Amino acid sequence: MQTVYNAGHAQHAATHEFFRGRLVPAFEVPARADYILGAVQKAGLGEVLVPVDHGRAPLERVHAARYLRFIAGAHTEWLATGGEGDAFPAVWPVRTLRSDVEPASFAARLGLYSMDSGTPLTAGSWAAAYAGAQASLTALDLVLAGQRSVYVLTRPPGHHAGADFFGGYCFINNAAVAAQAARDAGLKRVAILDVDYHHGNGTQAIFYDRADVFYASVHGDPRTEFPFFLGHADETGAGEGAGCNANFPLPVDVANEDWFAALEQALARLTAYRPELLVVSLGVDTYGGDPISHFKLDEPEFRRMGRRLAAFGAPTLFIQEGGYATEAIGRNVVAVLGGFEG
Ligand code: SP5
Ligand code: ZN
Repeated sequence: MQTVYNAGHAQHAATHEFFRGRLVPAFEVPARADYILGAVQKAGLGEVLVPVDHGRAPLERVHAARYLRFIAGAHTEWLATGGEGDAFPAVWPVRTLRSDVEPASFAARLGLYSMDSGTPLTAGSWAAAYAGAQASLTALDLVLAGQRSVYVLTRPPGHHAGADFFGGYCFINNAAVAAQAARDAGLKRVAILDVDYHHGNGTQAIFYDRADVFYASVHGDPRTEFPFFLGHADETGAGEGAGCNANFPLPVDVANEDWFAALEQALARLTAYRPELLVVSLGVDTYGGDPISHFKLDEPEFRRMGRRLAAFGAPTLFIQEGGYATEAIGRNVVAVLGGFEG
């Protein structure tokens, strides 16, 4: 399997994130991608390719242009308005407050375009996230040209980012950009399967009222797990998209067999949908040793996951999402991809 590697990932490098009123060491760090690249190379998974620049237009197909302009210049504005180091939002337009009028204040816009204070916006966040979207588009081209599967090795991750907000360590929704580009290339039905520990609230929201992209996710129950405010089983799509969204929230102490039973249910829905492309939001924070998550998958389960996804039988685009047990993440990702390869 070919890998498209976003070598620009390290431009997004936060030392700390905000948690419970304190700055704690960041979990989403450049070493994550370095470990994965090392494991991909050591395993001899296949060629490692560089992204081809497709420009900003494919990003604007899922993200608001004003949001992208904001993110592109946000850190410069943060510094110009007296900020130091990484930028963190502190005020949000919640219920009864207006989000339709863009404020002039930078602090207010930082809140308008974000969902949490746990996502450091660094000097290089835009450059790294932009390059990750380009890696995703490059990998999609390879799949459309006939590759059975391609892996996108990138960070920051994407599935929490909505059409006009960042959060959950995510800025550009790579899976959504790729799925939309596949539609724009002529594919009729695209499935996104999200196996990250966290519900991909951004991806779900982007496609919620559409029937041309089906979103299915297996994740920690949002009653106790991030992102808390989306990912329940009763979210099944709206309007033309009714029936094209499927969530499988699981308790934090779920047995591995029950995780696979939920995966089976998700795949049954996607089989009935008959997609021409499967985009996998591949988070490996379902690993038993993950420092911020609670599932108990390990290398044999990741290998089994890969085998099962191969049996699904669709052209498959794997896009890296979460996974924070830094030294194990390479092994776990390669187990999925190696399992897929058979
Ligand atoms: C892409 C992805 O996996 N995003 C996850 C974002 C989770 N953000 C909340 C992190 C909370 C960190 N909790 C630290 C607990 C340490 N015991
Ligand atoms: Zn996650």
